Amino acid sequence: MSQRFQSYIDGRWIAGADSAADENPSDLGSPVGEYGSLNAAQVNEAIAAAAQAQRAWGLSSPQQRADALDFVGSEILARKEELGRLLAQEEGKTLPESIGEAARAGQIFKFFAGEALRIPGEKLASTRPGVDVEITREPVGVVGIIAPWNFPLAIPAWKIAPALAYGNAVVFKPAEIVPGCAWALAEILSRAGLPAGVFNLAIGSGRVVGQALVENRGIDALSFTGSVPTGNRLLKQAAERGLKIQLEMGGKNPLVVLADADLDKAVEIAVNGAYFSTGQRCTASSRLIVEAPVYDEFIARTRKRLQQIKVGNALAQGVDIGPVASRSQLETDLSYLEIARSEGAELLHGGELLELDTPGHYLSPALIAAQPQHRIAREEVFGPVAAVLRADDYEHALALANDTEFGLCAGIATTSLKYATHFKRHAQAGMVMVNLPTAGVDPHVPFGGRKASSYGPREQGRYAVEFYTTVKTAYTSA
Ligand code: TXE
Repeated sequence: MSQRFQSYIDGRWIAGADSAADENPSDLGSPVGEYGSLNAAQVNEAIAAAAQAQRAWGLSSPQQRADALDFVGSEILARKEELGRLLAQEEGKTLPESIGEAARAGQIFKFFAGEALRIPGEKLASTRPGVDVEITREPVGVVGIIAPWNFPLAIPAWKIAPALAYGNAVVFKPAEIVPGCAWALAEILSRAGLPAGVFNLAIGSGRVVGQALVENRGIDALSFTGSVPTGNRLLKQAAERGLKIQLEMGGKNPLVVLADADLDKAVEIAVNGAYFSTGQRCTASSRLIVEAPVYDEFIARTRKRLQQIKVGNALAQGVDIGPVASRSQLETDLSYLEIARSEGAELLHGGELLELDTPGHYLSPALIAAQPQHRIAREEVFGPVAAVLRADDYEHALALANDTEFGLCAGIATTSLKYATHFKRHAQAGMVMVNLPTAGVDPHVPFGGRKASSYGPREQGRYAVEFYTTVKTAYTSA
């Protein structure tokens, strides 16, 4: 019998109503398991349990919270191969990438175990004689977490770990197509010594479970990663009721390749950033902006490199790129290839559906020569699809890089200190990479973007304290 991935409310496992298959995008005949969805009443029950449990948890000793998070981090790290295998089966990332993501999730829990013991505060002299001023950080309360499918262990980790470290209770809603990873994480959290109700997992649809999280006034803050339309809808609803909200959304991240770059290195950075993890990273380099003198040579070398890339079953050895995560994402990818063609962009490589030993959503990496106004050069596809643009010179390349509604990450390949320094300063993005792929960030430093990519305080590292706490200023006269 296949495994059923359950929700977790107030310390109890809840099967959920209907039954849906948890698909394996590398092998559509062999689902990973099945799951049931919660209804709105059950989500409201989870929120009520969280609100009840948070009162004591918010006053618990930092050591208790540190120990719980350290336990979770240690177990994830000890089981990273097994958890990585589940992730690879469910999301379609290659096994090495999946194991890497599991390890990262473990490290994030370890990092915030330490942060639980280092909650910052300040003490200042008042402007009034004989008065002290203390600035302390307190938990926000109950945090709703809505996560996407593309990093089904790491993104939940970087939201759940700080939420718990700073004394909040959590109701976590994973994306529909990755209930297995969410369940595995919840199963570890259920044994970490957290009081019942402090952590809750609510599996189900965005329409029911996600909506309940934004509508129920028991939720004090909402952290979301996903698409721009959903994020913007949540932002409006949050504004109407004064809900603290943080959004991480799309990207159309530029990688500028200058004529002075080490071209082989630039090609490697471009291929890694654009196509690894099947291009399903919000930081993927989906716009390659190449300076005219090396444009033809860059394309020739990139095509040659793409011919060596192996697309295949996420669990198979030697595979560079796994399948697209779901049928609907594959349909989106194919529709953008069609849009590109119809607008006159030129397909230089790939973009073909592949039939392999196991039936799956396999798409060969697509490289498309585009003009800046083409939709393929402006809209997030979220697949193994990159547009390449020609730039006259550095100034033109920088202008093209910034000519986007998004602002998550921007990269440059160059050997020039002058241009690298200028680009770091002038790229309109939350993160900048010099001679590195736009995708691939460290877990202990802030993550997030500008413009339409993000809203609210940064995630990860010490900067996470901003969203997951609220500040209190206390005045004392002796
Ligand atoms: O996103 P959704 P999807 C982008 C990417 C991708 C597209 C669609 O372009 O092709 O989004 O992905 C929940 N109220 N990114 O469909 O729908 C949903 O259940 C409350 C980029 O997965 O935004 C899931 O848990 N919640 C991004 C989460 O929102 C709702 C990463 C995200 O789903 C809801 C992922 C509602 N009305 C997708 N509707 C990145 N750049 O990192 C849905 N949800």
